[in-house]
Amino acid sequence: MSALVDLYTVPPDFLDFRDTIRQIARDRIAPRAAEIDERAEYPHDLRRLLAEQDILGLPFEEEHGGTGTGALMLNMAVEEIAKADASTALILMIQELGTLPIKLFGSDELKARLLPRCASGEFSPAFALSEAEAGSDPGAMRTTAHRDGEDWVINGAKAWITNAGIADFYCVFAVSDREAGHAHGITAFVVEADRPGFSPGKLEHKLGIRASPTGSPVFEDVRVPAANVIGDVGQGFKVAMSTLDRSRLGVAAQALGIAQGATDYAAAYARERRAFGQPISSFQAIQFKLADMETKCAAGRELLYQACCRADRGDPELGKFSAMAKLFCSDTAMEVTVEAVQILGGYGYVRDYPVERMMRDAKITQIYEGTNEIQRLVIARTLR
Ligand code: COS
Repeated sequence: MSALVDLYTVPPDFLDFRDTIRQIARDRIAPRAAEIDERAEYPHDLRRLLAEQDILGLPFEEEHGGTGTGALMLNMAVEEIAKADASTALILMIQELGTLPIKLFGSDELKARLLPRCASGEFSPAFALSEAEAGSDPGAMRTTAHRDGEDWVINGAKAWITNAGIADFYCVFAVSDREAGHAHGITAFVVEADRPGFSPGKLEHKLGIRASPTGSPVFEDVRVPAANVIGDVGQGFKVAMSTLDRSRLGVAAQALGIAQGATDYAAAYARERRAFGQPISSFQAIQFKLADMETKCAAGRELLYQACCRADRGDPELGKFSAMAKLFCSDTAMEVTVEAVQILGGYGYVRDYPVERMMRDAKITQIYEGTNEIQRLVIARTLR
């Protein structure tokens, strides 16, 4: 069992870039958050802004047109954007999630074909693993892929897919050999959105992250060339699991941003709002809530930074630490946003103030990229 004793330092240029992103999030993203939530509208303008500011290049190596700055800088950026708006943070998170299979396992040709266009922001990717009856247990998927000459033909439907209808291509997981079982019978493919037989399917009406489209893409005899296979045939389950080991850091960072954003807002509100002749921040009932909220955010950040540094070092314990960071930060996001609503009282419950949106956005972080029950299972497995 390892202890949390590894020290890390955050390079000064990371802190400078974080401050720049913080400013952009405050000035340009926060003012749009309520409107895009209300209208469930994908913010193309904010996506362009992230691309122009090189923020969409954060998940990528320099050789692919990215910043080459690694997991820690990426997730510092996700936190800053999520403080202002969790849906917009998801744009950056999916730029990572939807390309990780290619980054980790793709051929040089696939990397050269797709990664630079994602780093520049020209292309949006998507990660298509889950199905209506295969979420926590992706090995139970029904989507199939069979070989036909030089091509593969994909049939099936996916569910809960972020960027559905927006993505230029999808990393799709399909059963290519049922006899081999899920560990060795699933293959990952790149499916471009303009392939005949592909349709983005219906979109969900959601509680939170409403400005990010979530859908159920359908594949009817979709033909892709063998060059679109990611990694080896039959290696798809491992591709998916290795991807999630890294991408869960993004969920942790998003959750942390939501939690810190709610804490900062509630603290500022408590200094202004008066009751019984004094600011409510002078009451211990409020002070203790805010102290707990700030402490949980700080603890979550330490765990997240530790996990990010493990990703950047190629540490074999990354999966355990990303699961712990995701678990802790998302539970924190839910607890803290509920308390922020409580501090604002009636104002916390209405849409004129951002904390009810933050509470709705927090919930999904306990569910997606593996429910927190799955995270506990992943962590517990390492303790045997
Ligand atoms: N990295 C690389 N390989 C992994 C891995 C990981 N983190 N976890 C498992 N594998 C490999 C195993 O080594 C095994 O390969 P071999 O047979 O060659 O040894 C194979 O994958 C199957 O492993 P296992 O039998 O442990 O898989 P399970 O079906 O029991 O997996 C969990 C169980 C819960 C870990 C998995 O189903 C999971 O993570 N579920 C959650 C999925 C999820 O996050 N869904 C959300 C969708 S994305 S929004």
